[in-house]
Amino acid sequence: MMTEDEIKLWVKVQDSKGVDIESVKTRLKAMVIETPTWGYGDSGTRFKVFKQQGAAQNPYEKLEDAAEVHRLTGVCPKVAVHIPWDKVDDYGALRRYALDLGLRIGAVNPNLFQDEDYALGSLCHPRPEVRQKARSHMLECVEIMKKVGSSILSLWLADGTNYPGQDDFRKRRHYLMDALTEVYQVLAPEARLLIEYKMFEPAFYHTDLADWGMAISYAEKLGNKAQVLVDLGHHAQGTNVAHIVATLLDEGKLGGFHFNNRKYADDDLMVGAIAPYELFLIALELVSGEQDPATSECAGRVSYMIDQSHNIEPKISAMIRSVMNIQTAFAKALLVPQGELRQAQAAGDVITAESLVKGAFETDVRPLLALVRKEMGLHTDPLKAYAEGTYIKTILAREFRGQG
Ligand code: RM4
Ligand code: MN
Ligand code: MN
Repeated sequence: MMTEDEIKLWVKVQDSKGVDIESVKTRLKAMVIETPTWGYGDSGTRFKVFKQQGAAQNPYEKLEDAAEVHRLTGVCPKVAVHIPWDKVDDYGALRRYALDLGLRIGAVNPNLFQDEDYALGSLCHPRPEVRQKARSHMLECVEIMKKVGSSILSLWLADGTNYPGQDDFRKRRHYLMDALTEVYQVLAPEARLLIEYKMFEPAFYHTDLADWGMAISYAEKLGNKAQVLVDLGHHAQGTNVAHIVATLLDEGKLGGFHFNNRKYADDDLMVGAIAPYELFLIALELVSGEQDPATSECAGRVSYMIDQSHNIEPKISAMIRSVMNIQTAFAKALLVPQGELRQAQAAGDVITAESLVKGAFETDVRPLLALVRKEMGLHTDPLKAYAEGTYIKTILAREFRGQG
């Protein structure tokens, strides 16, 4: 817990360095981070799902958990849904349930990987009837968007092949382009299609949408409503994701993020848990993109979404922790003295440039975030507030479905 004195001292030190604390606080308060329904339910690896007492069992309970995360953090008013995981008979009722909880439905995620027919792919399947089925599911999701009041269709395509020669790369590209064109045409004018890439898994030889270059080439051909979604767990080891973010921003094609963290593959661990410096450098690209008139429009529309499946973590605490880690990364990025950095860059002063960036990363921003939360009428430590609150008891009273 931060004391009043610690907060005051922090503000004084930053003031003396010329940091505009008011605008930093304003930016942090305006942050919107969307959490995913699937992060509140039970999930596991291909080896085992360890079911947790209290984990949400249906879309309504998932929204209730998301509302608790928003109540404690103040920055998570939106929730992404996954269809059919969140399939309900009445989507209008789901929307109203969310609104009553102070939430809005965010991205609608079609599921093109769990149907029996999709063993060889969905939109890129060699057989026309399976491609048609997948297209129909995408169109169904566009209808659901209208009913739940969503403006984002978020496409992650699991399609790919496992063996050389299994299928024709170029033919599959054309199938995908045709399908996306059909879906794009029925999207509302203010809606966006976010195209998420991933280099591997579940297919192991090739993935039809393997990287940002492939994603942007479809997005370019489709038009303004199509943009690229960057999931932090979907790259090769060592990839410079901040550079990809800068490039997509520069092209006006950065649509959103799936924040999470990984050590090895698509681990879906808590944001910032493994590589906080990488997260900070990504935040720095976003912050400087917002401040540059050439990229500010695109940067201002980027959707910040969390995409995590919590296997061993208590779900709600893990979500709160992730949100806090995103706020930490952004708070630090906002402290980078952009003017001084530009000067050092222009002078070719490598040491100063690196130390300005690293210096901001090394700054303890806990007093700043405590102040921001205080001014938002929140507890200064959301995790502590959750642990000491009554909601945890409410969920523990949920019926336990036992080990499956
Ligand atoms: C994928 C990808 C998608 C998510 C699914 C569950 O790896 O990250 O965004 O919807 O997992
Ligand atoms: Mn994702
Ligand atoms: Mn993923």
